[in-house]
Amino acid sequence: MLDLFADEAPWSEPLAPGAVVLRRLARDSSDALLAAVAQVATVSPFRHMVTPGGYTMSVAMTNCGSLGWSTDSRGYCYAAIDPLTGHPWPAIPAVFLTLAKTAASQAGYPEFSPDACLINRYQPGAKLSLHQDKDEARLDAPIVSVSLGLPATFQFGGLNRSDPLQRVWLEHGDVVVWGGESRLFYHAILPLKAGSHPQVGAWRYNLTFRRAAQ
Ligand code: MD6
Ligand code: FE
Repeated sequence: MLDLFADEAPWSEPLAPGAVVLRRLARDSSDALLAAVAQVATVSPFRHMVTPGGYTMSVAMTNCGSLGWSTDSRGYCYAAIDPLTGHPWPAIPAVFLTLAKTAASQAGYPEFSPDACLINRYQPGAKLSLHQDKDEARLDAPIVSVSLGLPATFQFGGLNRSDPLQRVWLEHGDVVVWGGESRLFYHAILPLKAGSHPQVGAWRYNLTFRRAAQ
């Protein structure tokens, strides 16, 4: 299909205090980002983690960085060793770091130096329930979130689980950066709609960069 907007320049949309969507910022590097995702997955494969409540997540996850996020029947934690392989998580690829720092800087966080990147992989129907990201040691650092492949509806709330949710449609190449006042806001991804992305196929990938250690 002819993509009339393929060469659109990135633009930014404010989301909440401390949060912004940088539309299409990751498009130009998407081939390199996807190749790096595949490379990470050869070392630490995607897996469906089990939550402390005994629920097997529909989203498959892996990590890169000096720390990686996991959940199992005992709880949530960051650790240097991948529990599936018994080896350290692979390093954050250079193309990831460059994008994460550029995005953070454009959003007003020029000092961002991530040490952890959680990679989520969605198939049609997969979703992420309403949650906060609060397992990181440095809550003063923002999170940079990169969407690739099929689009998804992102829900963004407030500090309380019951706060109203705004819906944000995230497409291939969109980057969300949030920190400051909204760092602990609740958020979710609605079940992925079936489809096929010309470059990625029937998948959505999301990379979230964090500062997990001091
Ligand atoms: C996703 N994102 O977009 C899920 N968390 O697939 C997140 O859960 C998330 O986008 C913290 C900060 C940014 C995010
Ligand atoms: Fe999250």
